Amino acid sequence: MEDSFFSGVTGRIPYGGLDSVDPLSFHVYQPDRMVLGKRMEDQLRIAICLWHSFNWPGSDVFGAGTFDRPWLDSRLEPMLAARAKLDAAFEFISKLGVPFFCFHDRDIAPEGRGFAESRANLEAMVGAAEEHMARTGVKLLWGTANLFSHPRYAGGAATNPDPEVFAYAAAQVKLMLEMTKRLNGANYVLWGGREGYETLLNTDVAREEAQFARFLSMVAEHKHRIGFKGALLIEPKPQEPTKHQYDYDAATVHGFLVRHGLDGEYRLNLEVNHATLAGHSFHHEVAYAITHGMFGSVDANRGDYQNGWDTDQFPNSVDELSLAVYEVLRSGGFETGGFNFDTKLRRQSIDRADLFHAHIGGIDTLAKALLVATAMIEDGRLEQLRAERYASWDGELGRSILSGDVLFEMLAGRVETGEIDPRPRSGHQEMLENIVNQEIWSADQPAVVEAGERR
Ligand code: XLS
Ligand code: NI
Ligand code: NI
Repeated sequence: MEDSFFSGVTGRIPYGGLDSVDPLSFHVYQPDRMVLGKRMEDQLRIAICLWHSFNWPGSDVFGAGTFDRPWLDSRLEPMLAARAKLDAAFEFISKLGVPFFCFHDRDIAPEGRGFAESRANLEAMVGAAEEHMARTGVKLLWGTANLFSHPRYAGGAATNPDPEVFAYAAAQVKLMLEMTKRLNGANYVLWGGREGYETLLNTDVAREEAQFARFLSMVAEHKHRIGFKGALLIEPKPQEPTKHQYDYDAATVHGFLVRHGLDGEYRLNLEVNHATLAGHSFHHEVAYAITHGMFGSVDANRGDYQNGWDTDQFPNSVDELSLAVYEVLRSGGFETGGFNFDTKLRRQSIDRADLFHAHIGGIDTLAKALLVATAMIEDGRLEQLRAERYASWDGELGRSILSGDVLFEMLAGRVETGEIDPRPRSGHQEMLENIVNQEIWSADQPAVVEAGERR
């Protein structure tokens, strides 16, 4: 295999500005630009995922892979192929110039003939990743274990009717948690995989809930035992691959964690397309998680509103993402999380450069959304109008209700005398939407804010 897989792209993708006609340049993303007191790179914390971008051949249920991914050829010696894949991935990440990557155990190391061989493969490849990270400065945003591809997991991992499958999943997560710690990962993610059901006719939902809770407790316990300092994140998704996934959405996962006393141990990794599959806007999911102290990280992508599966397309809507980034910025920005590109090329995007075009577009969209959201915050009108809308709750009546000192009878008395007689007030939705559009449309990008200066 070639020394340089992406030799068609020479050097690091530059910032070209809005007028650049070079498709291999960023139009908005400037890593060093200061935005709300932080470098743009540190606000967005962008990561490349190794699964869709390097470990997926471009197959679908009707056809074989279309992509040029020579390391996926099954005739190759698996560890040689794994090294070629990792070399190409790090070449890509360095040329794109983003700070993080994410991977499942099986993305970087092939499954062996038994657990011991799988472990040896993973340890060797984590060693290779360590070298690439030291050489390039790229860091690990999160690691995760693939508990859904192998046939043993067809009936779920922790929620499997067979406790031996639970045990196998435990061994796999234990190892991958340790590998994530070794690589200094900022987070560890658990996406539900096949934790759900196909039919209630063969499913004991109560047992599966108890098993799942047990598993998540054991993960948290092991995290503390080994001293992993990153955050544990659960990634909600409502369906696919199973008909019904237990981690349906942010609120469902939050309820589950609270039920089992685990809400202090886990936060959420929210994916845009999973939100839309659950019938929510993405910013709803973000706002819910933030409100409940559960916000962790984001899988950036988008779905297709005309179909009902996880198309994982690259994000391209500033309008939609600005609203989500606004929620993130209002809460003070990412702590351990970032924007991970859990995104798939379309099957016909077969040129090597297409992977660059896709990521450049997605990153520019996020960068622009960051600037728009910053403008929304600096402008201040939205926040002020929201505060005014609730202002009476800080008055005598509002405070007395919330203090718990007032009973229904006392309120009813004041209503009956006519002392209290509310008049409907406008929610001004269209006016607020106009303010957002004004920020999106403003030709000038928002003023650069210097480090440390927060307006
Ligand atoms: C699948 C999920 C998956 C997780 C990692 O829909 O998005 O890619 O992010 O296991
Ligand atoms: Ni995801
Ligand atoms: Ni997904």
